[in-house]
Amino acid sequence: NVLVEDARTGLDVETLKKAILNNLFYVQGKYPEIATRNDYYMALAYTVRDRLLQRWVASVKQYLEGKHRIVSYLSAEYLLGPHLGNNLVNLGIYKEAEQALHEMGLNLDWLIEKEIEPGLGNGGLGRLAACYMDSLATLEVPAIGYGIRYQFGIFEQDIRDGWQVEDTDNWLRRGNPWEIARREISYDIKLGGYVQHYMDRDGKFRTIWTPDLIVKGVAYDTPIVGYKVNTTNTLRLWKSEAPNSFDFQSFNSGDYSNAVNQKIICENISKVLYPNDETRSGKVLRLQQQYFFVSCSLQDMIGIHLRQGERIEDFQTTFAVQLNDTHPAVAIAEMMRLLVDEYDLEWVDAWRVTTRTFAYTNHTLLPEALEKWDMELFASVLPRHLEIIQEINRRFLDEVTVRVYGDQEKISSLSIIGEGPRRYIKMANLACAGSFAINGVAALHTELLKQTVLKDWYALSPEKFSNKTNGVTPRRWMVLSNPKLTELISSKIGENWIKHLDELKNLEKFADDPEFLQQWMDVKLEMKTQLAQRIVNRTNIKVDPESIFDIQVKRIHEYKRQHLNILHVITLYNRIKQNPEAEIVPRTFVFAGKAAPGYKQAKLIIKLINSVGEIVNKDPDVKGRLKVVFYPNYNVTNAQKIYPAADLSEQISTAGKEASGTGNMKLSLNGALTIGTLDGANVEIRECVGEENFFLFGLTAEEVENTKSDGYNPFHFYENNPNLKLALDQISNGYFSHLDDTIFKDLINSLLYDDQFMVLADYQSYVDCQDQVAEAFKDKVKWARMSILNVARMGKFSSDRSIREYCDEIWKVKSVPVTLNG
Ligand code: 26R
Repeated sequence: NVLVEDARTGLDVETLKKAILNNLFYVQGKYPEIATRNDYYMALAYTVRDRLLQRWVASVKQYLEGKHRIVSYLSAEYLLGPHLGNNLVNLGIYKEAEQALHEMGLNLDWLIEKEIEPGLGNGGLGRLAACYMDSLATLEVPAIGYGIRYQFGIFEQDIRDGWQVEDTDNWLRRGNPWEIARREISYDIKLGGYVQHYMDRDGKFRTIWTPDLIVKGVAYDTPIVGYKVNTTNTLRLWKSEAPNSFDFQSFNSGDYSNAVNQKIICENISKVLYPNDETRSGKVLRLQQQYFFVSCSLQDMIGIHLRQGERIEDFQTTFAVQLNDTHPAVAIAEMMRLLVDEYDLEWVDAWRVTTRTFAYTNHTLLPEALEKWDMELFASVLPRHLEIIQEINRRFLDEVTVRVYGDQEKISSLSIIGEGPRRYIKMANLACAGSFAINGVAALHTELLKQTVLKDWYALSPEKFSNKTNGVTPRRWMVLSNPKLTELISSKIGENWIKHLDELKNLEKFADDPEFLQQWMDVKLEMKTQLAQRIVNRTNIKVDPESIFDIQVKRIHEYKRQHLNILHVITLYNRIKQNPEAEIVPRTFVFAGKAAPGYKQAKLIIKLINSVGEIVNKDPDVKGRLKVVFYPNYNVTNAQKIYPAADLSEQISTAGKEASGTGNMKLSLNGALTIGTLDGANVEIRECVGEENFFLFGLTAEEVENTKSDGYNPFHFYENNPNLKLALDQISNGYFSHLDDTIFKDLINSLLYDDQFMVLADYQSYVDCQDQVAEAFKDKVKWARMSILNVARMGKFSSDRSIREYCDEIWKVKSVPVTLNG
């Protein structure tokens, strides 16, 4: 039995103090007089880990003892953010740790800031996986998250001369106290080579796959503890290594440098996260990464299942496997290979298990983000899986042909293999064919999936489709990042809302309470003042905490339209230049986000933001009323500091392009009002908070499509709108770039002659809407009232609600409370 609250792992201040000193000595080998800040961070981290370990061991034990269906979340990305503060919150010992350190003459915030965050994701999809792991544990659902332990996560961004420069993210350089390497849990993964078929003595067809490379995947486990529950689930990330035997063989044959090379090739597989977001790369290494972690994970799950004494045919009773986009979709072919080639199941029996195991979440409608693999490239990495996919496709199309009565267009749209100058594999189709459930991530997104990219799939099996609107964890995104607001809310409605976010509803009755309104405004102002300090430290730009904090933070992409925002900045600037006395409500525009290193246009948008900022920020006519800030290296750590300070949340993507968005939810929960299009989850946010508390503008998804098919002419908007024309002319003639009229040429040409994302079509509507924002902000109390109502009505957007829906409607899993025996 697992003991708690003993001398080593008690949760009170005194025991914590002793434990920290103990770990300082026995883990770091230091005593207080010579300990560095990092030594203390490590000592505290190990102190917290000791407390997690009890709950973790108890959870695993309990899961293995009974018969429970376990959720297995397969994701190539987990954008976890720093662990220390979050674990203190979830263990319910934040205050105690603060006090213990205080009594030791130390400051908790300092130590928390010492942690280098694991940035093992690009953006929304990776962060969603992290929020879901938090909610699964909080809801006491048995779950394992599987992924890749990248040695280098998402690159660090610096801004030099206004341009993005990338630096590698060596997040493991000071060690990682939150993971435990499980050297004994490892699997061999084959890559490349060739396949042979033969008939054995019993007349059974056999397959031998002879690879040209074998790599070993080693498990690294991180505990994920739920909020104020014992449940502590496992995030299992795989690291690639050379198999033990490998270098030895080469060394014996005298080829030492080849042995070293082989080792490097193997380790390369989990070396680095691909920094592409919604832009396809199609690289061999990326496919190897996907297969590597999927195969390790499935072998691991099968092992767990069989050790329970179960039959392989019943695999789906032990695991429900969720595919986070198509990145792990090769799992469907790998499952078939394992069942047919390794466990001797008949094809139809294997297919039955497979199609009862997997469910697929789609996260994007952008055609350039739909994964396709060139067939020859695929065959060179996974020759056996190509055969399997061809067989899946053959049987599937046989069935389909009858159902669509030979409609060739439908057949080729449903085919897993695409034909063209070169043949290719459509991963979304593989995922759909092999899954029992398919979902989008917001109501509008799911509708569009059914009407467009997956239309023929929907016609074939409508019962597989459902919507699961995204959510975010209130633990990290409220309790941890905005303790002042959390305390204020709890002082009125108690603390239940942290686990039952719908209870924020109870705030509505305080929306007209003058004292509460004042406290609400005080908290916001304090958070803005703190962010202002960080901004001046990081960028040297002084901003006014009384101004509107107008915030757009997310990956830089043309569809997200950071350039529409900057056109508004230029428009306000021109109003001042044309009439220096013009009434302008002071604003601070904060931008942050990374551009994929190979995405030229996105990098140019960053340069444009900085160039406009340089002129606007120092023009004496502006008198400090407008400030433009590009806050470098947007990540979870920085996001936690930015959201609480936001007045206005920019959610201005071209309607129909943003699948859901989750930053929109985090900003709104922290009291920002939204200016946005009817896109992704914005639609549902507006429904919840009320249209009177939401600044809506722009074309609808339907209007965007109609405008396109009617022949959209962006140049027409340029010619007919003098303010728009002026802004675009200034950008092109070098007004913001020391008279260099060449740098922004590509950006301007794309807007004037192509404008895929309808920036010019939405410009006037956006500017008009921003004028309403400014007008509303003038009445501080009214704004605060809107902000309170907005927060009160955001309960739906907890990831707890999302996870409950997945559990009930897709995975069919129940919670398993974990008990500790003290
Ligand atoms: C194929 C590869 C290059 C690739 C494509 C797309 C790699 C990564 C992506 C990122 C996509 C899948 C993504 O992050 N989508 C985002 O998912 C969020 C969580 O559901 C949504 O909120 C967000 O709208 C969507 O853009």
